[in-house]
Amino acid sequence: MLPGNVLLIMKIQFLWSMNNWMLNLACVGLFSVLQIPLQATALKNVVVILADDHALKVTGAYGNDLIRTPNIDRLAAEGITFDQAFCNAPICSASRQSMLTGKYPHATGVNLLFTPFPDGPNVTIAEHLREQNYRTAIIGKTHWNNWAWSSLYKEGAPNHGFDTIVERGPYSEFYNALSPAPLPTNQAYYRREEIDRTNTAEWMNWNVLPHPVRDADSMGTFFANEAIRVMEESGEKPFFVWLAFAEPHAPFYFPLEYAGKYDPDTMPLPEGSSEDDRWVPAKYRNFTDAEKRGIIAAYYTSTEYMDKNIGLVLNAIDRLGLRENTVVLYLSDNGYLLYEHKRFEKHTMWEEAIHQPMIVRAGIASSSGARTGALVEYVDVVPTILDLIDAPHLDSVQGSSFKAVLENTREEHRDIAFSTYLQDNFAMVSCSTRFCAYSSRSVSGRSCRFSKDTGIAICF
Ligand SMILES: [Ca+2]
Repeated sequence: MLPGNVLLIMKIQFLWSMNNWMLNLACVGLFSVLQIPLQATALKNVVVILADDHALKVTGAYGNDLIRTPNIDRLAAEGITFDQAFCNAPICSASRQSMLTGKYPHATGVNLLFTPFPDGPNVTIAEHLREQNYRTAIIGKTHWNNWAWSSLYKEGAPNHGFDTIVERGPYSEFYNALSPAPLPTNQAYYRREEIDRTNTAEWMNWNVLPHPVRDADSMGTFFANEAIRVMEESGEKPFFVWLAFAEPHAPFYFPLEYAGKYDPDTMPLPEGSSEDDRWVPAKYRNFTDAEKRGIIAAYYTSTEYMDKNIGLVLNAIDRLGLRENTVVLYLSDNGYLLYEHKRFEKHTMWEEAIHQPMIVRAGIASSSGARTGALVEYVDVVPTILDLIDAPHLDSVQGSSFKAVLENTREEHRDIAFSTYLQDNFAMVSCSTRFCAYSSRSVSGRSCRFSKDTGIAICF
């Protein structure tokens, strides 16, 4: 829990340092008319589908006509889409462990990419639900970084409340046991062991090459099938499945069948500004336009591949007759800059790195395809899940439930969203009924005063 005086200081800083760079976050008109839920069956199971570095804007449900994400779009059509959801850290580990606990990154103790996830002071939603007789599974990427404290875990690494943990190791065993047919020789492949990592464009797959694997044998498909297996095996026992795909994280993985899906020449390419030139990391300078567009095409392709795997899971939920009593959430641990501000990364407080996709399908109740402009943070996810399935409150949680937004008994949720990175980078977002304003101290280090009434900013 953050000390009250720290929160007060943060709010004061927010009020006097608001920056108008991101006024295009306008909330005007985002509040849609939500349908009042008529949930007949009690919600019991939970499936959280978590992408890795999925930028909100590369989703059909968020208005992108070029990307093909029919399964995420289907979830949006059947649930409620949040237009103002923010992660609490623009980096994998910190955001993920914050989400699992419902605590801010400083409170979990995980602020950086390789910070291990401390077991003792943190209670995850999985630990909490296991006490409620849930079967709990985490499939895919955990980023707990237990290896960094390996000497402390001689008796075994903590499982953070998960009965089933399926990371890359089981996939490697699965893959090594295969006897796949030879791959076509008229196709070039992205072979990690042959990539020159000092060539950033090549490492990021600007050539838009498939990995040397078929879809059925690929990692994302394996993880989707493992999640389905847990659901099938759970029987009458309620389950909590945290399915964390590795896509569309660099270097933009996709299997053979996805080769040629997107033409780099048709990819949108942000221009950035001369102001950005001062802050662009060296490795992103001097890309050719062909390399930039190729990287974006590879990102789109990886996203479509992930979407296909999401469809496997949604179809299985229907096939198993679990749709009415299962909460499904779609989230990404952080966002991504696809050459906005002339870079390909997160690790910043630019809006694109922290403004997140969030879609919630609460059984059949929310089958409205509605949207909401309610401001929410990812620390709100855990308390909302617990609220929806009528589980006991978890005392250590710092977020708050937005169930009332899902039920259309409230249009707004919180006044400020807060995200941090390193020791001195933070961003806050505040939405009124007229617009959202974005405040940041990072990249340029500038401080701005901003008037919500006049829209005038004075930067120093
Ligand atoms: Ca990530």
